[in-house]
Order: sequence, then C-alpha cells, then structure tokens
Amino acid sequence: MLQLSTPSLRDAILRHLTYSFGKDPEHAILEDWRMALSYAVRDRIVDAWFKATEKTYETGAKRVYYLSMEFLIGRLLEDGIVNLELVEEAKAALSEFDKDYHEVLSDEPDAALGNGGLGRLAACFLESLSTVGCPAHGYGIRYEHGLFRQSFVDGRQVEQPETWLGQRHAWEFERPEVRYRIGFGGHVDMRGETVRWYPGEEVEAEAFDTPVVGFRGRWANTLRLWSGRAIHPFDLDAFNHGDYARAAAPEALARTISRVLYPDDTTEQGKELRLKQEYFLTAAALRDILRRFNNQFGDLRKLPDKVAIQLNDTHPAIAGPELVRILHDERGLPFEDAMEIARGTLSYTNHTLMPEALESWGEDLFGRLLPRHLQLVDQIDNAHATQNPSRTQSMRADHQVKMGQLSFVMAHHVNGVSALHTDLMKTTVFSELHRLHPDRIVNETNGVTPRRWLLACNPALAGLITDSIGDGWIDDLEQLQKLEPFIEDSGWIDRYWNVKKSNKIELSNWMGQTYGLHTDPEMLFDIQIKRMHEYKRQHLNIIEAIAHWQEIRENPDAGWTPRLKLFAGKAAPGYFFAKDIIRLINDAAVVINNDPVTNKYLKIAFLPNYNVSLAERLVPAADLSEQISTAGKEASGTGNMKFALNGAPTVGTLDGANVEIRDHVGPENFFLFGMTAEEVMERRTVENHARRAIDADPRLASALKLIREGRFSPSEPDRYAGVVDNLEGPDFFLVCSDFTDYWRAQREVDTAFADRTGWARMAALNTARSGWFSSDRTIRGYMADIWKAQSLLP
Ligand code: GPU
Repeated sequence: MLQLSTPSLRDAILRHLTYSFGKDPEHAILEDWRMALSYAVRDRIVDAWFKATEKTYETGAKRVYYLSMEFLIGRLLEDGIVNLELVEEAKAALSEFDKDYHEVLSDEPDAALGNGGLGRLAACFLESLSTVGCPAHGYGIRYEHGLFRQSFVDGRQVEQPETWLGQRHAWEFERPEVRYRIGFGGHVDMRGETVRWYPGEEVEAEAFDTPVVGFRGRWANTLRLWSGRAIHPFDLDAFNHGDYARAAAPEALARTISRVLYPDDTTEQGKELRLKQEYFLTAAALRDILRRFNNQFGDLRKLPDKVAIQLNDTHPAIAGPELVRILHDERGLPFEDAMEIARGTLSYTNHTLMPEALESWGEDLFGRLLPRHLQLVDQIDNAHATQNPSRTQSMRADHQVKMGQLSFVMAHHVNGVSALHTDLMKTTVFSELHRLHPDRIVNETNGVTPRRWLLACNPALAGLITDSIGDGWIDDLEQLQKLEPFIEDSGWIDRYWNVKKSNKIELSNWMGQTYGLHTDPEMLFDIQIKRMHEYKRQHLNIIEAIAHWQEIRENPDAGWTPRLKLFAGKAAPGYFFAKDIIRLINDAAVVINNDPVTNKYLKIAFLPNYNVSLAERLVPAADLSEQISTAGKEASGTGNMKFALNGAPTVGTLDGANVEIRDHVGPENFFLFGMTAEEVMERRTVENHARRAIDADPRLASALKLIREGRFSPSEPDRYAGVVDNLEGPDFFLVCSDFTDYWRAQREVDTAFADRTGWARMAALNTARSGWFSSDRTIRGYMADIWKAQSLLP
C-alpha cells in the first residue's frame, strides 16, 4: 500500500486551509478552521481505514452488516480527535492560530439521522465495532433533513426543518460508482418455475461512505448511507417544450425517498413513503453485500459463514423476503435452500413491545409497492405453518403483513435489549414463536461507548480516573472497579466532588449565556432528557415538582434541599398529548421560577432542541438521573447508563436496563420506586385505579387541581383539561398509581443529597460499578452469541 509520511497536525491544518479551502489564516472563517482541522484528522482516519479493509480481505474474515433506518451519530470531529488521541496536539495547533479548540468543535452541526435511543445505539455500536476490531459496515439512509429542530413559542413546541448539510460536512466520501437501481410496483411474471418481478418504477441508490474509527485508531469501519437519485435525472423533451417543472420532476421524485427522517419514536407511521424508504435501504444494502461477497467468495451457500446481517428493529425486515427473492428468483436456488441461507444470515433485534410500535403493513399497500415480496411472505408464512402444525398465529392475519413475526421467522437469532425486556418478549408478544423456537431468543443488554460518553464529554472525570487507575479503562471499562478502594479516601472523594461541581458550574454558565437562565450550581441537578412519551412519564416528574412546590410554599423555612429540574426532549409532531406535556412543563416553570418564596429551592427549565451535543453537556453535570417509565414499557434505556457512568444516581422504576443498573451499582445507590412490571399488569385491571390513587394522596389531588384550574395557564384556564381528564380517567401509564412512591423516593433523594460526602460516595460508586454498560461488552456479546464473528485485532 501507498505509504506517505504523516505531517504534524498543525501543518496538515494549514495545508488544508490553503489548498482544500483556498483561505489563508487571515481570511479563514470559523467554518474553514473546522473543516481544515476535520480534514487533517480525517486523513489519519483514512490511513487506519485502508489498513482495516486490507486485513479483512486478506483474512477472508466474516463481516457484520448493521442495517438501521437511524444512525444518530451527532458530531464527529471530537470523536475522531479523541479516538486518535490528538486532543492536546489539536488544542496546541489551533492556539498557534489563535483559535479556540471548543469553539471550532462547536461549529460542527449534529448529524441527527435518528430519533432517540435506537438511532444512538446504532451509533455507539459502530464505534464499538471499530474499537474491538470487528469487520463491519453500517447501512442506512443519508437523509437530507434529519430530526427536526425544536423551539418553543409561548411554551409550545415548534418544529423547523433540520439542515445538517446546509453547512459543509467533512466526513463523507461520495461514491458515484456505487449505485444500484431499486424498483417498486410493477408486476410479477410467472412462467412455471421461473418467476420474475418487473418493477414499474425505479430509483437509483448512491453510496456515501463515512469512516468510523475505533479507539487508538487501531481499526476503522464504514458507515455507508444511501441517497436517492433519478435514473434519468432530466426530462429534456419537457424542458425543450418550456415545461421546466416537469423537466425536473423525475429528479425531485427520486430524491424524495431520502429527503427526511420520519420523526416518530416508538410509534409507527404506516405511510407509503416510509415503506419505500425501508425497501430502498434494504435492497441497496443487500445488493452491495452480495456484490462484495461474490467478488471474494462466490459460492452462495457459504453466505452464512461469511456474512452476518443484523436488522435494527423490524424497519429493514423486508431483508428476509428480498434475500429469498434474490437467491431463488434471480440466482435460481430452490426456495427451501434460499430460506435456509437467508435465515442463516439474518438476525433481528427487537426494541419495543408496545403494540403501537410493532410495524405492520396493509396488504394492499404492501402488494402494490412490493408485489413479489407479498407472494414470498405468503410462501414463507405457509412454509412456517407447515413445519409448525401447532402454530396458531399467522404473519398474514387481518389483511396485514406483521413485520415482527416475519423478522422472527426469518432470523436465526432474535434479541431483546435488556434482561427484563427479553423475558417479556418470551412471555408476551413472541410467546408462541418462543414456544416453537425456544433457542432463538437471546438477550444482549444495551451499552454506550465510553469514549464519547465519558472520555470526550467529561474530560475532568476521565482525567481523575486515569490519574487514579491508569487509562486501561477506556477500552476495558470494567476496570472502573479499581476505583472502589479510592472511595474510602476522603481526599479522593473531595476530588470526585470537585469534578462534578466544576461540570455543574460549566453547565450553569453555558445555560446563562445561551438561554439567559440563571441557576445556582450548588443546587441538586435533577435531569430528565429523552424523547417525550407518555410511557416515559415526564408528566409524573412535573406533577411531583408541582406538589413539592406547594409543600415548600406552605413551609418555606423547613430546610429544603435546593433543586434544579432540567428537562429536554422532542415530541413527534403529531403526538399532541406529548406536546401538551412540554407546554405544561414550560408553563409550570414560568410560575414556579417566578415565585420569590420558593425559587431558592426549586427551579425548572425545559431546554430546547435536545440532541446528542446537548446530552454531552448535561450528562456530566447531573446529580440525579430520572428513569421513571412505567415498568415493562422501556425496552432498555441507554441514557440511564450514561448518567450512572458519569456519577448521577438514578431515581427510577424496575424497568428496562434500570434493573441491571441497580444490580450493578447496588440497591443502596439507587432510588427505587414504583410498581413492578407484574404489578403494573395487575393494577390496570383494578377499576378506577387512578381515582383511588388520587383520593389516597392529597398532594397528588391538589397538584392535579392546580393544573385543572389553570394555575399555570391563567390566560386559558382549561388548557390542560385534557391532560388531567386522561390522568383521572384511563391513566394507562399509571402516573397516579406510582405518584406516592415517587414522591417518597424524591424526599429520600433530598435527605441523601444534604449529606455531601455520602452523596459523593454514592455517585462515585455509580461510576465505579457501571463498567459493564460499555457497548464494547454488548458488541462482544453479539459477536459471540449471534454473529459468530471474530476480532481482527492482534
Ligand atoms: N427505541 Br421501537 C427507539 O428509540 N425507537 C424506536 O422506534 C424503538 C425503540 C428505543 C427504546 O425505546 C429504548 O428503551 C432502547 O434503549 C433503545 O431503543 C435502544 O434499544
């Protein structure tokens, strides 16, 4: 391979500034500096990338393909700098040009190609796959517009389009030579044994590659995103007739397919364009995978030995029928063999049990867009029924195609994302399929990458840890256990506490400058950041805050623990209840923050436009992590892990990975409250459960009364009538039933926080015992249990 000597970062920045961007230091704007630094870093990543690719070819190793409709990668420059251990060099180089490192990093727009946990998990997985040296590709869609930008007008959420490509983006390589035609609609031609699909409409998928570098630059994988283009981009005939709109129409239509990310999190949209996007991603990825496999190995029967394809939820579930179609219709393998090869290659991760998120498509729409695939789904379903005579549920009931069942049947392994979630999969949604295939479901509890979620976002804590136990923890996070002996040392605990304090001061200053929000870093920083959803129960949090406010007002001098409650999160644009909760929090914040009697003790803020970068600011400064979903509803959670790792104990329910976090950090370092998943199911059957809970708790009753009477919306007193009606009536997510115990847990938090040393120890124990929640551990689990893939690192 071509060997070039590596210039110093300073020289590389100057070269790129000059020759890639045509600026000298005097005329360069911030974006030029950001781009020049990015290119300088990118050059080094490319070196690692080529080496990894060579090694993968040389060894003929099995490759992993992670198919996901979302990759919530955020900013990439700091990731690259941190993973290549260039932080000090980059700071020094920039300061030679009088540029501030953090200012340059902050110029990069977030790539928000995802909604929430599922998309961020995919991004953490990519980084861990590279860090552990597993040959892998991520496949996704290059949305022109990622998740919308959120702002508030009179407390209400307003959505604006996001335009991450509006500024220059440093990380992708366009691959105009990698293009596939993707078809939709049309008809199926059956001639005896030979079946052919003739699509009625075609678009082209073009590849854009982003290298993803692992820690210390020892390995790099590829994120390949597909962009839609027209096959014949321009209708010259229409143009010549003066019809310019019609002339440009083919291009506009084709580009629509990768235009925007659907802004729904754990709810299904069921729109035609969404199904098109799903097939577009999947079909392009499979063509690419098979081309690469063909070049290197050829014999399709070896596919399961050389290729592992992971389906991130059911969104790419069409991969099952598509792979069967290619192997059977196009390559001529018998249907049964095609099935076996496809199943040997595919595996499926389930991320929710909530019925509204389980994808299913009406057969009319499905058959219109993918006529051959509908036939194959039937054939797959029939074969499965024949092989399993005791089966009662079809994936084709009610004129629907049920993507969860299809994915299960087409996968050699199906995994849940936390121990509790996996158990519930076996007993609820997939109980029949689990009975028929008892070895198929496995658990792989989620994790987060410690490079981004500790080393990069919390340099002060990372520094203390490395000072104390060396830097082996960065890619072997369980080494954090070595911190435990230090926790007995009061001098060390002081240092730990000072780290947290400095992070809180930094956040406070930033919030002051950015939002004009004045906060006292001495307060307990209580943070709930995640998508807005009834099951995540941000309303439980704000109702408790209102009740607490009342209590402080009644007795202002009772020595309250001062608390700052921070919220952030987006609601799907069509999810009106969730938007009401945002508005309620904003309205309540105005009233409570302006109460001179109480505002030393309680302050509330909802920060707009939650994204990965905002999380990176908030997580290191948190004292308390709110993980308060209705038990049985949050598949795992991953924010919960980021907080624990950064020394914020959890107030939470026994839901998702909270259960495992509590097991690891110890029950005495976790504020547990609420019903268990089993008790939740019981409680739902109790008549008037909400009413009973309200009647039993005057604090809850009076908080709900204040909301109903318009205490927080004086100009429109019945603004929240709908919200309160829901809580007093169906209250499906059992806010009222869990309120009293939540309130108790919060008072325990108050008492515990008043003991500074005790709290600091608890926080430090959370850090020391969170090592298991590294996504490196998760990825090694997938490699061993599901993919049978090897690391290629020495
Ligand atoms: N999740 Br389904 C999403 O973020 N979006 C989805 O569409 C679906 C699930 C989340 C789960 O809600 C969360 O509990 C989990 O930690 C995360 O996926 C990653 O597994």
